[in-house]
Amino acid sequence: MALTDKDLAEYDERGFLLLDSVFSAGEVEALRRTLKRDWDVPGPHRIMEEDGRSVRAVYASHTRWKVFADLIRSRRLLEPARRLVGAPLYLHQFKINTKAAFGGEEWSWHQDFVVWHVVDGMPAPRAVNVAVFLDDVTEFNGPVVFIPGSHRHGTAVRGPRSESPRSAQHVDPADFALTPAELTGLVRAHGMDGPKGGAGSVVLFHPEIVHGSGSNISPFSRNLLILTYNDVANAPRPAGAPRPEYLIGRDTSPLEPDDVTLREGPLEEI
Ligand code: 6CS
Ligand code: FE
Repeated sequence: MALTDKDLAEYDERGFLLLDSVFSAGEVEALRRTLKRDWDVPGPHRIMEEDGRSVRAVYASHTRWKVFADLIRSRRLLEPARRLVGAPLYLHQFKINTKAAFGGEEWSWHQDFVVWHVVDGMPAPRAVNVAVFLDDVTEFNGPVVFIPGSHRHGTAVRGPRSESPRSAQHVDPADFALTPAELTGLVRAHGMDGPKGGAGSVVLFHPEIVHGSGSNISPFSRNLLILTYNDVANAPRPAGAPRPEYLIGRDTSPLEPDDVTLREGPLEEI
């Protein structure tokens, strides 16, 4: 599972890296079954789509279910992440973007780091996103689309664009979206790429890469679990009150990799 020099060069150059078949079908099933319990748990950590009926995202599932708590320490994720950031890591954010069949909505083009820098006071982009495919990702079910190499242009730092944010819970990317002119320039220079793969595959991506995704018109869901690991020395220093802990992790002690197999079987609540 160790990353090769070629993998490191690809991540540096393109800002993302696809790893196939990191988790077995049984492990993915355990994650999926637990998600189906988790999205029934009401609370501010659960973000609804604009129709108010289907779930758009859930945060901090690792604080509610053991299989997700195990996942964040999995050596198969932590070691590559640690290699890319080059420092001990803690979990900055846990989210699952649940894009339902027949209508899961788009995520606007954005850079994650802008939000964490401007809103939370994260000093530098010394973090990495680790996206675990809980479903097969195809060109049809709203894959994440990246602008390869766009992380090398730095951060288009700006404040929120809207007086009335789309969400009162998390920061929706729509409120920090890049302008059409910025996007046109970047895509002309670099193109677009949407990594596809079977459930259990993983995409590592840079906190400054420009990315977004379209709506899901297919009959298949696209549930995508995204962990953000941050350098323990790069914890946010908020100017005012920090955002809630379900959004921004406060336990900055370094995570130790664990060789756990994610277990199917009875769901265990924490
Ligand atoms: O509120 C947040 O932290 C979320 N918002 C964006 C735009 N990206 C990162 C994160 O998921
Ligand atoms: Fe994002």
